[in-house]
Amino acid sequence: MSMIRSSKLRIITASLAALTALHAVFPSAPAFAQDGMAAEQARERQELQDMREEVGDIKGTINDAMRQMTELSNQMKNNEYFEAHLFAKETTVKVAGDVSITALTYNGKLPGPELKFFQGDKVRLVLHNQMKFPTSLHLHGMILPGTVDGLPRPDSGIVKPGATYAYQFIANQPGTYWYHPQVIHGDQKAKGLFGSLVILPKGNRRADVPDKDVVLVVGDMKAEYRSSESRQSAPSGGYDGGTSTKGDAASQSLTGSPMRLFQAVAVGKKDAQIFYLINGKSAPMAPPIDVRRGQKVRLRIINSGQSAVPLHLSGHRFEVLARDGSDMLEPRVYRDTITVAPGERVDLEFTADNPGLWALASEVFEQASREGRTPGGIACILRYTDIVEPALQNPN
Ligand SMILES: [Cu+2]
Repeated sequence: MSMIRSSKLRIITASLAALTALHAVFPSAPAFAQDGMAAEQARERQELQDMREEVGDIKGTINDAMRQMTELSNQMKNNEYFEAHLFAKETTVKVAGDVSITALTYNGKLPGPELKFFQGDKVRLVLHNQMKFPTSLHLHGMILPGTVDGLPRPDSGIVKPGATYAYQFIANQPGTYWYHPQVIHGDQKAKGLFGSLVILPKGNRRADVPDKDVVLVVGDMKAEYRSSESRQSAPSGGYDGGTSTKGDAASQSLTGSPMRLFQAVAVGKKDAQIFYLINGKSAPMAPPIDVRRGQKVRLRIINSGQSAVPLHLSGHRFEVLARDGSDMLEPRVYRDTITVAPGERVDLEFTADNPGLWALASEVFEQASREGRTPGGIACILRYTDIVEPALQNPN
């Protein structure tokens, strides 16, 4: 963690210095040759534009770094251990503009916090059970001693209500994993207790590290209707063409409709509904994946749900780097659609080389919609932040 922190800090410091320098060079408006040659003006305009894009890139880098630091803020190095705390508790989470689900969560988030460690890190995961029933933890995909990750027994691995339990291990296999209760508490996983766990390879050379590394947890959640409460109407939404930076603002797809409260269930009665979610949200509430031209983008996709999800990325071909945390043994393949089975993880990588607005969505209509409406379900936007879309600014 300290590695990430210090290197990112260095990037931020360097970027801020670069920003300041650029400001010094370009006070604001171009004060160029008043009656100079048109060609020269054009070239200077182009140079200015290039510098503006560069500033945009730097700002993006800072945003990425800040986000990563926030993610890591609940992970601290304690003696030689990297420690993370998971609080299992019931929480009501908003999954769509007019739908909230009372689910089981880690740290009040759906999915739980993104845990990231480096290969070789000694990790201490401290689980606090703030629920009214016992729970446990499984580190899905990691090969660990039975005493750490084996089936829990009453004297080890079952965490009673109000109790705390520490799981200690060495993160020695790089890859994409996830955590959730053991199979005997599978109903809790279905109700929202899950999160991602990424082990980054040690000694990464810069060339191997993607510019953007995104974890996407897709899946479904069964829920039963409880009640609804009226609330202030909001502007109708749908995809807004990327003008909004907050997923929340774009989420109000139903003008003035009441907020409906649901309760997550493992096994639904007849009237139970299934909500398909990407990082705990139904489109268009799912935040966009922001990229910049030329970036190498890695997507780590985890299926936390009960059905296979065929995901399609439009406008790009991605390389399949790994399945279930392991590098592919066969020659690497390029695809545009990949089916992720329940419990499976797939690591993809592509180059952001086709500016525009693109969809990453399930091919199954039921999964990529909500109650028959689109946008909804497992769908999000891939958005180039350094490109101004003329079509979006000028509808004609
Ligand atoms: Cu699992």
